Amino acid sequence: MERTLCIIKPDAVRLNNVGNIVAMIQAAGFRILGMKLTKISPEVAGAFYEVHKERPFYGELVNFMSSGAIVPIALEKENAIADWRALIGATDPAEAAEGTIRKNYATSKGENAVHGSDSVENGLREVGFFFSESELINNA
Ligand code: FUP
Repeated sequence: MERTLCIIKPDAVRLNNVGNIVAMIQAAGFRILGMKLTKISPEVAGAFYEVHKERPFYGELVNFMSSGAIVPIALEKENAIADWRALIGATDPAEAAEGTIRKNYATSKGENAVHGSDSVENGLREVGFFFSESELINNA
């Protein structure tokens, strides 16, 4: 079993797509271990995306991610990292495959509806960024 962190980003929350995205998550067989509606400060968003600190889009990314409510969701599944990245699609929705979450719901490359962890190690770290172990429910 692997864990990955989904974040439904402020654009998708503003467009009322939380339910649609959760339906796609469940239809694809991911187990939801934790889910919350929250809003993060620029400082917290900056810490989450620290790995991108030197990238030209960092400031915009931090502003966007702290601009409104987000829904972090801790997901578990066999092969969760690769399967979640396949379900969300390419970073730029213009390049995302048909049937992916970003193809359906992303606004632009910068405002692209959902986050996904990029490795097993980062999946565990990022789930831990938003959830304590006692907040994660395993109904299996
Ligand atoms: P992804 O893993 O698909 O979310 O993409 P990255 O980790 O490369 O980028 C993280 C976030 O930075 C993206 F979701 C959106 C933002 N970004 C931009 O705004 N412009 C870019 O050119 C690349 C990423």
